[in-house]
Amino acid sequence: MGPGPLPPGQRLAKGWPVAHYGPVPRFHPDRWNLQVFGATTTGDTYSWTLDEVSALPGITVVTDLHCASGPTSTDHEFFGVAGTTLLELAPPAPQVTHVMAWAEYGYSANLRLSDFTSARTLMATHHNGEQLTAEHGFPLRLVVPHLYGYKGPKWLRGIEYMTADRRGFWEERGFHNVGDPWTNQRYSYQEE
Ligand SMILES: Nc1nc2c(c(=O)[nH]1)N[C@H]1C(S)=C(S)[C@@H](COP(=O)(O)O)O[C@H]1N2
Ligand SMILES: [Mo]
Repeated sequence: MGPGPLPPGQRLAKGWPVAHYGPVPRFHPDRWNLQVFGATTTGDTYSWTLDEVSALPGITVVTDLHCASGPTSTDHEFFGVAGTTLLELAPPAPQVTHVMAWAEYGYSANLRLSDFTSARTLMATHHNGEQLTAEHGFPLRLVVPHLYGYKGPKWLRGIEYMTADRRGFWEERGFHNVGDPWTNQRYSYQEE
């Protein structure tokens, strides 16, 4: 099977390139958790160990990954926990409009709540049937299939519920606040 159409300005990558800022973090199983914090209904912070995350119901999503610097890698099968599942377990206050997805070392990406709860958005533990590799985000990475790659933090550690939008790591450094590859929302100067 050949690839489907690519978003405007994208080129087909060879294989699955690795792209990120900074070093690959080491995984510390005793210290690792996934937290949901910020504007939850109760104000409480929720926390899961990796075993607890792995025990949650999972979904499988097949998608391409579009890096905003140009390469698109195709046909990734991700398995993990849907954004909607996390929302049911940790309900947001009614005023929540956006989330910040936080990774190790302070990498972050802001999303509209509707991007996070889109049916195909997931926190992946597996790729093509195998545990994620370290350089691709082990033990957990966010995958938002309908947005550019920078909207999907590898080494995901937290979801912050926000009652107003705030820019994440690349969004503060010249990349588009929304990041829809199909309408070429690549750079912040393209924002209205
Ligand atoms: N923690 C973290 N996650 C990150 C990044 C990063 O710099 N740090 N880069 C993003 C970008 S720009 C892209 S294109 C994808 C690349 O994912 P890949 O290396 O699995 O291809 O990871 C995203 N997730
Ligand atoms: Mo990227």
